[in-house]
Amino acid sequence: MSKVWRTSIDGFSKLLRRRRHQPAVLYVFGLSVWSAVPELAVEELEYPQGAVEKKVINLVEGENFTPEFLQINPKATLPALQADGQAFTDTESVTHWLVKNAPKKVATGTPFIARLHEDKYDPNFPLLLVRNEDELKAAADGFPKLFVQNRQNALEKHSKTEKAVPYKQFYDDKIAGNGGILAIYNGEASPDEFYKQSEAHWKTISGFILNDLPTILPESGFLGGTSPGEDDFHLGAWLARLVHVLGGKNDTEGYKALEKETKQPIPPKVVAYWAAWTERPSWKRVYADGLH
Ligand SMILES: N[C@@H](CCC(=O)N[C@@H](CS)C(=O)NCC(=O)O)C(=O)O
Ligand SMILES: *[C@@H]1O[C@H](CO)[C@@H](O)[C@H](O)[C@H]1NC(C)=O
Repeated sequence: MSKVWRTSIDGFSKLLRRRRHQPAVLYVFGLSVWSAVPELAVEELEYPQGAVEKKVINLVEGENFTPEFLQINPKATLPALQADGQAFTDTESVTHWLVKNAPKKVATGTPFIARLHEDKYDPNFPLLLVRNEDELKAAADGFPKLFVQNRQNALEKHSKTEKAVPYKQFYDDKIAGNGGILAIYNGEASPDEFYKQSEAHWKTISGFILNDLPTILPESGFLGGTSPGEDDFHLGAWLARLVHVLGGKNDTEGYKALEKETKQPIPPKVVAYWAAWTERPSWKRVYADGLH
């Protein structure tokens, strides 16, 4: 074979190799509940070092509201994933891609995932909700107000830039929605409706833990069998957030914090499920700095 041919064939196969090994880019943030879902998946699924590159988008600083990030995910949420020349912009599709393309095969997801992602079980709302004057004061003096204020500042700032023009509707809606909570924290809007929504939210979540999870969970192990499957990545992260909000820790006893809201003992299947997760190396790595 001529030298010229050899060189161009070598060059071409190198190019193919590079394409194949191009890392998937996973956008996450350390305090984000839904980011923990693909993070648990990456740990469990035995991806080789460097196959999934993580990029941090600081939600507390409102970095998700830059026009640059909106170009990647027009919903401005985490997690997001760029892989195979495509963008995946919600937890379910991001995690599904990771499960489908992983070296280790695990049980694929069921309709349980969509159910857990229904608004009525939103694990983010408990960070911000308030049910009475005391909780309102605590939120207004603490992290919730700081978070909501930072978001508002970021939205106002980025929405005024030239690159923001195509996202005007997004910014207008977010500024109104986030601004509504800020106004309650600042005492500029009546909290009554918010109190009611907040009350209902914890009731729904408590009911799900006490009544629904025991009908869904196995006696031991995971929804996916002896090791976690796709459903479990979602449920593990969801539970971790609720335990965290109620002051529980990343250890076997953490689940007890849920009783502050359920006002009843946590069902044995939920206790066993929590224990199954907390002993896994993946869990210890994702929650090394505490639950979130
Ligand atoms: N249903 C969406 C929810 C994602 C979501 O709310 N992510 C949070 C972090 S856990 C977020 O990015 N929030 C930023 C925002 O809403 O501004 C999904 O599953 O992808
Ligand atoms: C739990 O989080 C603490 C930090 O809050 C850390 O020191 C500890 O190693 C973590 N434990 C586990 C099991 O991840």
